[in-house]
Amino acid sequence: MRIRMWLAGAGVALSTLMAIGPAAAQAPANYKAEYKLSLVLGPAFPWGKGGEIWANLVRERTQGRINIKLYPGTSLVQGDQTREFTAIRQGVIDMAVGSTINWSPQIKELNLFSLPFLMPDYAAIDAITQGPVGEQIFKAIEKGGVLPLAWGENGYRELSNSKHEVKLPQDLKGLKIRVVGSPLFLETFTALGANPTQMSWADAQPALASGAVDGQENPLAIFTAAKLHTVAQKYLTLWGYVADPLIFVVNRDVWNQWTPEDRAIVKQAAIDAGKQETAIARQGMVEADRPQVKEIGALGVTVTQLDAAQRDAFVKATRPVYDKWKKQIGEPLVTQAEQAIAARKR
Ligand code: X2X
Repeated sequence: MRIRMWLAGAGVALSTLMAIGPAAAQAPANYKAEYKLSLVLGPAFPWGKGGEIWANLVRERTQGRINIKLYPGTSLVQGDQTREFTAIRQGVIDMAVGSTINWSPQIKELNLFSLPFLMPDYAAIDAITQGPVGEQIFKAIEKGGVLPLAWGENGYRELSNSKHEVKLPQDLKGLKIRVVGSPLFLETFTALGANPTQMSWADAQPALASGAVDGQENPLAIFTAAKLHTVAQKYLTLWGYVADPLIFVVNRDVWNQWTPEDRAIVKQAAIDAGKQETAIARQGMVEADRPQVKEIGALGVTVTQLDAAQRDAFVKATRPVYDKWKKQIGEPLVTQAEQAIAARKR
C-alpha cells in the first residue's frame, strides 16, 4: 500500500517535471543565445571565480534561459581595461565583474576606494560598500548608464619590486612602478618619489619580466596566482594603502530585455556570487597567521610588514594627494565615507 502510494506520488512528480521542464528552459524570443561577461582575470583568480559562480548560478536558476560566457583578459576591449566601462554602456559587453579602479576614469566616485590609506581594514571596506555610501556609488554608476547589482572584492593592493626592501617613502625613490590607468595612482606614486608608469595588466607582466618596470601593486591572491616572484618580484611590502572592490554589472538594454522574474534571478545570483567571491578573495588574509603571506615568503620573497611609524610616513607623504582628490571625488561623499569608517564595527 505504502509502496503504491509512493510510486503514484513519484509518477505525478515526474510527469509535472516533464511538463514544465522544456517550457521553462525555453527563453523568450528576444533573449540572446549567449551573454558576454567581461573580466580582467579568469577563474584561476578569486575575481574570475566570482564571474564563474555568477554565470553558473544564473544558468541553473533560469534553467538555461540566460546563458553567460566568460571573457577574461578584458578581451572584448583588446585588454584595455580602462575602456571596459564604456564598452558595457555601449553594449559591446553585456555584463561584467569589474574593478572600481578600471572604471574610475568614467565614474569619478569610484576613485574613493583609491584614496591612499582611507580604509585601514576589511571592516572599513564593508562599512562603505554595505552602507549608504555604497548605495550612492551604485546610483552614480546607474547615472553613468550601467546597472550595478552587487559588490565583490579584488583586495588590498600590496607593493612589490625587484630591487630592494621598501620600508619608507624614500626607498621608492626612482623605482619604476607599473600602475593601472588612473591619474590618482600616478599622483600617489609621484608624491612618494617613485616613477610610475601606466599600463594594462596584460602589458604589466612582460614589462616586469623584461625589467622595463621594477615593481607593481596588486592583491596577494594575484601575486600568487600570477607567480609574480618568477618575474623578479623579490620584495613585497604590506602597506594596505588601497583596496579595490569589484562590482557586478549589466548593460541597461540587456537588463530591460529580461523578464522581471529573470532580472530578480540575475540580481540575487550576483549578490550570492559577490559574497562567495569576497570570502575567496580574503582567504589566507583574515586568519590570524595569514597563510597567504607565509606562502609568498616560502617562495623566497622578502615580505616586509610596515610598523605604525613607517606606515605613518607613507600616510603623510600622500596626504596632499588625498586632500586634492577628496575635492575631485566630492567632499560630501568622501566625508560620509570617513564617518562610516570611523563608526565601523570591528
Ligand atoms: O590591472 C590590475 O592591476 C588589476 C588586475 O588588479 C586590475 O584590473 C585593477
